[in-house]
Amino acid sequence: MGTGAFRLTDDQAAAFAMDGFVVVDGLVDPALLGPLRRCFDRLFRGDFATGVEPDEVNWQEGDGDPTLTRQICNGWRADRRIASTVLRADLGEAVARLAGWPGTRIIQDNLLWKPPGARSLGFHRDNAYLPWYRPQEMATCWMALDDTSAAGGTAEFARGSHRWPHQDDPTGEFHAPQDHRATVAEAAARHDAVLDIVPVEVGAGGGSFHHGWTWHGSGPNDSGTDRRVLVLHCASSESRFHRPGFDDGNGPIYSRYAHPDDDAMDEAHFPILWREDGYRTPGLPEPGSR
Ligand SMILES: O=C(O)CCC(=O)C(=O)O
Repeated sequence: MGTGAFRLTDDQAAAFAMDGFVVVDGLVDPALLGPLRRCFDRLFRGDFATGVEPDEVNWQEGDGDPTLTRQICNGWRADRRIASTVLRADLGEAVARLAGWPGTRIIQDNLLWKPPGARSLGFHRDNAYLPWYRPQEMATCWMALDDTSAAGGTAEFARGSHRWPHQDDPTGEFHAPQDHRATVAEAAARHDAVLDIVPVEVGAGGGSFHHGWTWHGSGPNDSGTDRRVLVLHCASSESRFHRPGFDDGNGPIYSRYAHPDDDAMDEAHFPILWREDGYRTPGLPEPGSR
């Protein structure tokens, strides 16, 4: 993309419906790739510009295991430049259209940095972690900040797996399992499904969208280059907290934002990026602002 907005095509929407994911170009303005990579440097050394700590800080310079994929969730609370990318209205509109929602709110961003030699992320389904809100649905925009390759441990999707049954999914380790595909292989065998794994190989600034029930994960980085991605995980603008699920999945982390007396998901914490009636949470940063 230049500085223009991302516009989903009908063919991309059809591929997403069929496969449970779609690989695209032009998600991030090339002029912002360098500045966004510098945000990763700052956040992974604990420099949180707004003074607000991200919700999950799973790796920090100095004490993080060098063989693990570095991960921070909800870096947007800590850094305005990250916020101005993951809170984009055009991405919210694309995700809403793919998911069939009237609008989109952010649930979580994810900064993932897999340096050369870092280990895998196990295959999983995002929706399985979300018993704490309803509808229990997520759809995701995955934005590469570096060129990606199969050898470099890019994300992999199991084609069509969003249509496999949801019950009795095997669970496994997320960080660095020995065989990152073991869970999806077991699920495919259980459902008598063909396992067709597709790596997301794109230039920096490209990426993908995926459905919340699509099995995905990634292998080790056996290349000589870094693999950084900025991930936007969304829910429907109409979603509400679901208290019976607060203790499961990642409910213990995100249910802290619930009001004591109602199930509304406060827009201060889960802002609405785009809604079909033109509404967007007031005051969100616009692309390229800092
Ligand atoms: O980038 C990866 O390796 C996996 C990312 C992921 O799990 C996601 O975007 O939902």
